[in-house]
Amino acid sequence: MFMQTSLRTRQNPLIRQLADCIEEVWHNHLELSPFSVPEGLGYVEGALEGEKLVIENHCYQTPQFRKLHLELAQVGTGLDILHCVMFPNPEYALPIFGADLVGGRGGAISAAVADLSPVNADRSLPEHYHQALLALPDLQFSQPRALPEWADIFSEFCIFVRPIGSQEEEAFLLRVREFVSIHCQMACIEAPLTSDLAVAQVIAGQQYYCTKQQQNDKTRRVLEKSFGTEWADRYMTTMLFDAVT
Ligand code: BLA
Repeated sequence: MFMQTSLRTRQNPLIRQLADCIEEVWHNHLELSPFSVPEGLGYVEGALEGEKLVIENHCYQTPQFRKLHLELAQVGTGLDILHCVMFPNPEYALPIFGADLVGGRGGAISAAVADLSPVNADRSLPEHYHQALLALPDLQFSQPRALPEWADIFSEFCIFVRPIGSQEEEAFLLRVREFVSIHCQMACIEAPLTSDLAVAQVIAGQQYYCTKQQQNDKTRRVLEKSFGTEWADRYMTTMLFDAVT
């Protein structure tokens, strides 16, 4: 517990604030139960090619979410990472919330990503999500970033920016709070699916999402440098983006 608290306090302030914010919204809206992380993957340290990588995972589950995953990581002394995914239980036709924040310890955030990603067959968001997200105020960032090719999983509401200055950092933080709050509220009133076919479609949608995320070479490379190819692959497929089968 001491180690976990200390990694967060040593991270980039925006990462720390986002981690606190996500956990606060989860605690406010959801009934969290413990989730057991695969053997040996709760807290990990590696330093194969020199740069030390420290990872700590916080995981929970609820009736609507098979896995709520918040990961904090620190590469060497320079790079901090926050990764978060809320995987719905496949009995609920809910989108997947995901966020990634990558930045220097004291300095700027180079990548801030957040989305509620559709997983249904036509890859559109449920109408009530669409309406709620449309009602949010428009955001302008001075340095939007272009999504890579694998990223066709994201919705039209996806934010991918390099936030410049405290105002843009605040705006990103608030938008994530809005995404997660809307998502938790919608999830709590969602009725479970009753047909096997509909559940199978959700499973297929989650599998597609995971397959695409596993193609993120930037993530893979960071993990490979400290833990090797095999470990990185196992981590990406069992811990970061484990599809239901
Ligand atoms: C980008 N992710 C990145 C980058 C790094 C990582 C180093 C490049 C940063 C930059 O271009 O400025 C690294 N991310 C990690 C590592 C972990 C991690 C090591 O989570 C975990 C240990 N990624 C996600 C999720 C989303 C996501 C949930 O894990 C979105 C919902 C998106 N990350 C994402 C995208 C990029 C990125 C879209 C940009 C990739 C690119 O430009 O090619």
